[in-house]
Amino acid sequence: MKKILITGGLGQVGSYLVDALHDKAKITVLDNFSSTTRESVPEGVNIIKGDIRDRTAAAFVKKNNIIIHTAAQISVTASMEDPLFDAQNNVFGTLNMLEAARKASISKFVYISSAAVYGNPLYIPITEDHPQDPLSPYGVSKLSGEKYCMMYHRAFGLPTCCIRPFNIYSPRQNPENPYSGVISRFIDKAKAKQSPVVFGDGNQTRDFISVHDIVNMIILLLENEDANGHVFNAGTGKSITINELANMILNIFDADVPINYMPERPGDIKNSCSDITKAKKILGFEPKVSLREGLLEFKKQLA
Ligand code: UD2
Repeated sequence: MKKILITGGLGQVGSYLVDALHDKAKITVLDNFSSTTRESVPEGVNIIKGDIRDRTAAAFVKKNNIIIHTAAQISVTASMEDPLFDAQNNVFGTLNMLEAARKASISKFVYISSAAVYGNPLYIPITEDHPQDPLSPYGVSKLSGEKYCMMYHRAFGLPTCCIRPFNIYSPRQNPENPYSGVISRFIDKAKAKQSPVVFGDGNQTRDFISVHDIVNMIILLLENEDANGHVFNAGTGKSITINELANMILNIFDADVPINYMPERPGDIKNSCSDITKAKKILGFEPKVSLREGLLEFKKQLA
């Protein structure tokens, strides 16, 4: 049985990975417990409270065959407030994990980057070779992590691959967190029959991808050697306006309330949509969860 270390295994992506992989591999989670909505983990999963920046974390890396590195400082806003903290986690923390992996015998290192590396899109849909000019320290630190991963592949032969998720959603995103995504915020309001707040005119677009499709893509990466040394967009290839999203959520949650329009959020990009041709071609990736199905999952969890 393969041994997989999932850093950030209590977080949004990590916790769903644990659920999907725990009966196929021996899973160890390395997490600092800084942000989790998880109450329990499946039996047999080994949980280590630790920090990816800590050099002693290397000891856990070498006991595994596969590393899925999801632990990170995940907030764009927080990165603007404290760029050093962001870089310590996302740059040094990633480098610390890579360096430990280089010294161990690792058959795959998967890194979770972000569509934030692109900055303001020059064209839509965005391909992986679109210029990367991040607008935030978070975008820079994620890009830097990617560059280290690719360099470790070229220079040391470490089998690394990276994904750039667009807007991930899942019921495990905490709506009370000021940095959480628009879907959990809208659902939180709709459940309380309150108006969702739309920043700007609501005509901005986003490519929302279910965490289950992100997990599927990562599993495809684990099985595919041709993916090594590559970066893949992780989106659905489709986008929707924030107005359409708000109306869809109000409708699903039977909330007959008007939308509350507020001024545009500074630094917001207008449109975003992924081109996933590369992931389709190399990984055979196909997103399976429609936005409506994904939103209904939130409703099911409340029932
Ligand atoms: C996403 C990622 C971020 C980074 C960025 C790169 C999430 C949660 N964030 O930021 O980490 O990768 O993409 O471009 O996935 N909005 C409202 N009302 C609300 C909250 C948001 O109208 O209550 C709007 C917001 O102004 C924006 C859109 O919804 O136009 C999406 O906002 P978001 O915070 O979910 O994600 P985004 O795309 O800014």
